[in-house]
Amino acid sequence: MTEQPKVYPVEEDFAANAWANNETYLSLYQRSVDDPEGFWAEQAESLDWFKAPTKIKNTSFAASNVDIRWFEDGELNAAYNCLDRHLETRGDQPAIIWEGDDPGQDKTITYRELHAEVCRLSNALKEMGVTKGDTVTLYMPMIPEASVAMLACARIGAIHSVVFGGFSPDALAQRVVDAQSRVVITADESVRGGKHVPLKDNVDAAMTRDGTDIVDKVLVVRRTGGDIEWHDDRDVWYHEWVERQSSECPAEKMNAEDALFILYTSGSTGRPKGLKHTTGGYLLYAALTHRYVFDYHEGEVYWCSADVGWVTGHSYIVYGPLANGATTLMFEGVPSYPSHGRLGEIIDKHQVSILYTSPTAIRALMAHGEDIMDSSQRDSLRVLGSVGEPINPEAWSWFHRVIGSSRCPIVDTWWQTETGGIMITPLPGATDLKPGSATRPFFGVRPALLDNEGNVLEGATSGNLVILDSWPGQARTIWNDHERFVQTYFSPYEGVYFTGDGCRRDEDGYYWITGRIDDVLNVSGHRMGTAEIESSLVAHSAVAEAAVVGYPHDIKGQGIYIYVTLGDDVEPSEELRKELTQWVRKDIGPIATPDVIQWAPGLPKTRSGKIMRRILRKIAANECEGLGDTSTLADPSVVDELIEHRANR
Ligand code: 6R9
Repeated sequence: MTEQPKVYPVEEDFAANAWANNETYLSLYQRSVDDPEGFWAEQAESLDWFKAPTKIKNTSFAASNVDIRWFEDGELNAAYNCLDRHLETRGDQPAIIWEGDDPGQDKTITYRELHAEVCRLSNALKEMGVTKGDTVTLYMPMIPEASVAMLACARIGAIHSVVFGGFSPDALAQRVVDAQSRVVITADESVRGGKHVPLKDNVDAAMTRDGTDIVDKVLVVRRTGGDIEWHDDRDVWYHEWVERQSSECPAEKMNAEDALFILYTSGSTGRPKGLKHTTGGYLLYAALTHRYVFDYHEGEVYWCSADVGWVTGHSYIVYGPLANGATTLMFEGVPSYPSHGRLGEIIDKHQVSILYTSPTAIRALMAHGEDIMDSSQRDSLRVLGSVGEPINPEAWSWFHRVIGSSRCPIVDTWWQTETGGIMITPLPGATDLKPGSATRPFFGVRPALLDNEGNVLEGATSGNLVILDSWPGQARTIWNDHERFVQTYFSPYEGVYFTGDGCRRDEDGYYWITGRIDDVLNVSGHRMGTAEIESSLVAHSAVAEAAVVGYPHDIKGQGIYIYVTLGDDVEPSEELRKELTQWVRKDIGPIATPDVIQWAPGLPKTRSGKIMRRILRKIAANECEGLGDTSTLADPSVVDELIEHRANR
């Protein structure tokens, strides 16, 4: 028998004051799946609508007709819901607390100030000719202007596309072109861990790539005052354009199904996909999950340590917390700078009640020992959250014991860029916790496990995780490519949404996400397609062929392991290894930096020429026993060669 995991029961005191205890959870959940229309119609009343919706749910997952609409005749504005409606009751309450990379720098922005600043930028964007339905690309540091820019777009009905500031000029250019943005908002430089990153230079480089001549304005926030090149015809200073604008700007009436934003994410094949999220369903789902999952109460300081460039930053730094009138902390830097105690020090300094972070951040801290938390008390903490990848029980326990002083429940939240908000998660006043399990579905979410033939599996078992019916927060399509949306998510199994994740369900009905079952890597919580890295490598003249797999990595969760077959007359060398490492870094961005490169005279392929990644993954993980059936390989001897020279010892 396998050992039963330790269970952390809900504390009674906590349950008594929480938005939901177990009974509330069970009854609301039941209601949400028995009567989705009734449940969501009621929940929708928590938003302010210019025109309240009368049609609630109109969704089809049939591959022949994937069509997802929520609240389709409703009208509202996301920025109005995040700002204007709070002015009367909490205009002077902090909306954003910004903590700079340098511990000496911080800033508090009230709801009233944020509203005024968003209106000014909205007016500036209008002056540039941005109108409803246009896209604006944001390539920003973790500074309040990033949230301001998102909300300003939302206010005037423009669609933002935030590109993570760690991406390369090529990656940025690709996304600008796909979204056809005429305006890019950036900063001179970003600052992380004391180092400056040349954002504006990267934008300049991106603007030399094919197709980016559609960009006619680059709006630049002065963050550091560092040296940058200036193109008079295109570049404008944020402060110059924004300062002179009026601090009033009407919020555009948007249909609930009008696009709010596009966000690019990696899939198993091809170019990054721009997931399209719409206004009503997304905002409601982000707000509701934020309130229940973190048990957010009025006046608390809430901190999500993600970057606004990822979906976690969209839903849980900006839209969810601000729609709920919360105080959201935004941190520019990294938890290990200037010392490893920084995370705890920020918690004390701003009296943070709720901390939402990632397993990779916890493991990185863990590696430095518990003493790093001696410089802080952290007694303001009440709830801890984890997202991005499976959290291993050791990291869970460390998070609970060392950061949370064994007092705070941990919500391990499973979700995706595609889902818009949290899908499988404990509620801290309702759910007994098991380290490593994301536990139970959120309201309205109907998970199921399927075998490879698409049969629904019952009871305690493992399978492919799918969601049986629509929820308001889900992405509606892939920008410019609905066919790909259907192919990726609704064709693998008919009539359901396919997540790409494997999952186990235990005897208590708890879900345990086991990780991606497609060719998507999850490195430090960042999603990356193996195909993207491979195509970058083969673009190098020395490389004939490359195969990329993930392997277990103590801190990053997964590391990037690359097998490279060189061109005929190219000799392997340490210099070439370094060159290829830099090549990928430069091409995609630092998050894609290879951990291991192994020279591979040949790759294991089937007779039809398919690379057998299963075998490459095993060799990379140093699990060379039991490679399974290799008899279908065109040349089984290449496997012995690869094992003999494996690089991860
Ligand atoms: C929000 C976000 C999505 C993929 C997802 C899964 C993994 C996220 C997880 C988790 C286990 C969790 N993932 N949260 N795996 N437990 N709590 O991360 O979105 O960047 O699109 O990644 O991340 O594999 O499919 P995104």
